[in-house]
Amino acid sequence: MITLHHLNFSRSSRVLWLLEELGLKYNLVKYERNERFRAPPELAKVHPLGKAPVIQDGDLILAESAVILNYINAKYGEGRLAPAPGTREHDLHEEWLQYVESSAAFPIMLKLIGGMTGGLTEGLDRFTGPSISKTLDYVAAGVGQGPYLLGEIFSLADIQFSYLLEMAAHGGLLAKYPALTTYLEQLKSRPAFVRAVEIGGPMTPPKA
Ligand SMILES: N[C@@H](CCC(=O)N[C@@H](CS)C(=O)NCC(=O)O)C(=O)O
Repeated sequence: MITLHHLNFSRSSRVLWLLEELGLKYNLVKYERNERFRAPPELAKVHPLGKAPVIQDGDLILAESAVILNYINAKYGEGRLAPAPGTREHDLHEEWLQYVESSAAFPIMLKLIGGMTGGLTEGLDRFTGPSISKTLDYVAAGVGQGPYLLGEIFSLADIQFSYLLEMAAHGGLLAKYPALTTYLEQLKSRPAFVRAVEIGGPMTPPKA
């Protein structure tokens, strides 16, 4: 059975949501962020990076949320939350799935972490501003009429985007993006998402 190492207010909410979405049985080990919003040292005993999410399945230990989502969906979800491998749709879905952490997260998280740690320098602010606009414009165009990234088909890419968009909303970055706000609300209204929040808490901390 899968064990999910879950940190409060973190990307491991994605994995918890997927486990609930697929109706799987799992063990949950919870960790609490410290006063500097960092993971506690116990998490580094599970994986050297000491970050969440991490899963254990038998003797396999995996970090990186996109990899974990793909692994669980393929091994325990009959692949039903992604287009079939070998198809064009599969590659386009994979592009969205990987884009979230590989590119989209960087300027958004830089801006938000900057805000949490005393503010960005003027130079960094000039860098992140256009990058965030380009990122959010791109995702909004991708979602189009929605309700999901793949139209009517809910997929792993939606789960992967949820944390980043929730963080963006928390930082006030979605104000000019009503379509992304609607998309995020659609995601958060799924019963499995609601269950995941009941079990593991919200993705973002209460506003200061
Ligand atoms: N790219 C990784 C990022 C993992 C990551 O940065 N996790 C954060 C939580 S959202 C973490 O554990 N931070 C605690 C710390 O660095 O102390 C993924 O998608 O899984």
